[in-house]
Order: sequence, then C-alpha cells, then structure tokens
Amino acid sequence: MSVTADDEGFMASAIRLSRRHLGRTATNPSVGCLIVRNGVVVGSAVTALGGRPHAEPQALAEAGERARGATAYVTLEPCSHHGKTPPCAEALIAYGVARVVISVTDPDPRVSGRGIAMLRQAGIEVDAGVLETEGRRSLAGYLTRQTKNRPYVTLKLAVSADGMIGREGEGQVAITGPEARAEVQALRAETDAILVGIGTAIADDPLLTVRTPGLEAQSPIRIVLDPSLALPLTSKLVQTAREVPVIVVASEKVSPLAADAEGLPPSVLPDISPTDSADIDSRRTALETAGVEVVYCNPYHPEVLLPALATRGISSLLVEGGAKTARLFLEAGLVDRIQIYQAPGVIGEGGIESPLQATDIPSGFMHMSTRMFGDDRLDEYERGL
Ligand code: AOF
Ligand code: ZN
Repeated sequence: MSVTADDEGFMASAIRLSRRHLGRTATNPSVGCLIVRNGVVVGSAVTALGGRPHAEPQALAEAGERARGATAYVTLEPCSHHGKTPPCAEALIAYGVARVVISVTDPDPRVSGRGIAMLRQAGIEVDAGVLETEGRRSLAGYLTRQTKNRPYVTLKLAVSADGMIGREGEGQVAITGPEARAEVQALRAETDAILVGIGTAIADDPLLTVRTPGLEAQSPIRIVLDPSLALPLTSKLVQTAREVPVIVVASEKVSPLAADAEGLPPSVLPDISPTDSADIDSRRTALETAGVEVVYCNPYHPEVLLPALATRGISSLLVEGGAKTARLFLEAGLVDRIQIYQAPGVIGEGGIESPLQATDIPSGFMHMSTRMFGDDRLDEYERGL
C-alpha cells in the first residue's frame, strides 16, 4: 500500500498533538501517536510529561482490542531499545497493529532503523518519511541535540519602525503590544532554556519566566552570559533563582581583556570593567549562596557553550537579547530560527540599533511565515535542519 492523502492528514494530526508537550519531556522528544481503525481514531497520545511513558503504549492502551489490524501514525520511529521503558516496537507488535506510518527515523544510536526493522520482521507494513519536513520541525530540538550535539537556537527580536530594539540607558522599553508578548510567553513555555547577555540582564532587569496563568511551571532555565560575574544580587533573576533555575556563564579567563586578546570584535564584547580574581571569587560565592549556578565556560564562543548546554539535556535555546549577544550567535552561524517582531512605534533619539533587520536576514534562511499579533508583525525564518 502506498502513502495516501489520508495518511498525511492523520500524520498532520499526530504532529500537532506532539507539539502539546514540547519543552516538557526533556531529554526525550515529544512524540505524537494516533491509532486509526477503518478511518477512525481509536487511540491517541503524546509522550508523557517528563518523557515517559512514550506515546505509543498510551495510545495502544486507549485503543485496546481495536488496535488489532489498525494503522499507527507516529511522528518518530518507534523505539527498539530496552531503556527506562520496554520497546514501543514490541508493544505495537503485541497489540496486533497491521501498519505503522512514521514521519522521522530516530537518530538515537540505540534505535536508528532498528525500530522499523523489528516491525517489518514481525510482518507489519511500515511507511516512513510521511510529512517528514513538518515532522522534523516538530522534533527540531531533539534532532539538533542528537545529531549536532547542541541545542536548537531561536533568536527573537522585537524591532521598532525605525529599526531599534531599545533605548540606551532606559532599561525595558515596550516595543510590541500585549498579543505579541503573550505569543513570546508561549514560545518560552515550549523552550528548555532562555539566554541573555549581562548588558541586558543589568539594563532591563528581566525575569525571563512564563507568567501565563497555568503555565508558570513551564518557565525555561535562565542563562546569563556574564564573563566577570557582574549580575547584581538584587536583580530579579538572582532573587528568583530558587524558584526557576539561573545559570551564569562566567569567563574561564576572568578578565574581559583576555577576550579582547582573542581578537574578538568589540561589537560582541559586553561593556564590563576588568576585575581582580579575589573580587570574582567573592561574587561567585554570593551568587551561589543565592541559588545561582555558576558555570565556567567561554561565554564569547557559542560553539563551546552550546555543546556544554546540550550535555546538560538542553535541546532548545531562546536567545532574547541584547544586540551584542544576538550578534555573537549570528556571527558564529549558530542560529537556526529567527523570529522578528516588527512593531509600528518609533524609538527615535538614543535608540539601540537592531543587530538584524527584516531586509538583511543572513543567507541560508528561508522565510517560513508572516503572522500578525495585534499591530505587530511576526516574520519567521528558518535554516534547514
Ligand atoms: C518512542 N516514543 O514517545 C519517545 C521516544 O530513556 P528512554 O528509555 O525513555 O529512551 C529515550 C529514547 O526514546 C529517545 O532518545 C528516543 O530515541 C526515544 N523516544 N520513542 O518510541 C516516544 N519519546
Ligand atoms: Zn518508545
């Protein structure tokens, strides 16, 4: 049997379902599964919060006897390994499913084609690669961490009509309206970690949490690139570090002068004054006492930092500011998705220029969509996975 339009329709539903637990199943991917018998969905599930149970056994349990002879639609190849749960491929076989339709094959070395082989050996018909582009987008964090050993990076910018992202010395300036801000909250909720530079952390004193009622528990880990540990103990980030984790990435070389010596352009270096190491040690102790985790890693080289974050299980990272941090990631070629909110208001005098305008998106990015949130226009650009 070949793949039909109905197959694509059910897979689209499975992908949509999988998105429900995005950012809440780490380090497992959020997978969607539908069991369909005679064109009717008789079981459906998404990977449980925390990553287990996997999607398939839950959908099969709902379908029960009706799974016999049915078709299963799964966004990721069913697992074949005995991990923390038994293999999903075995469950599909045991329930007597006749056909399995898969969007994306699993790069996990414990699975990687073995799930499909197990199903076929049991006489089950398998079609893989259905709506693969959409499936890969829904699994972007998982696939990027598995295959590139780093998180999937989204850069979000809110730009005024005159191309500014803020005003010098004024802290947080409202650029977008409430609808766009609500959408950003939803994006944070499905992301593992959110990152800002020390300049933004000091100037804006942001909280970086999810405040949407009911979704507060989905706040991402908050990360500050802070070479010389300048994050104030009175900042909102430090004050709330015991409720939502804060990681401060400090320079291994302590002094920003050392970074200068590495030949990095001033456009990516934060404005910090050199400090002596005794001072650094006492600040580290104070931050740790307040519940902040201090990690020593080169904050100027995302290509070093990102694998370290992946090793901690972070699959998706949202870079929210400021201009220097955005440039650092863009210049390293380590941005996978760009979201630009274009707002109608003008910042004018003293504006901080956006590191990126909708007219100079780096090559390799494809324009994916334009959506309106109130008066603000969101343009989304992605690179291929
Ligand atoms: C599936 N269905 O819903 C998910 C899968 O640590 P474990 O034992 O839970 O295994 C984690 C691996 O399981 C993960 O790397 C990926 O290969 C797979 N995730 N597989 O059949 C699911 N979430
Ligand atoms: Zn599984």
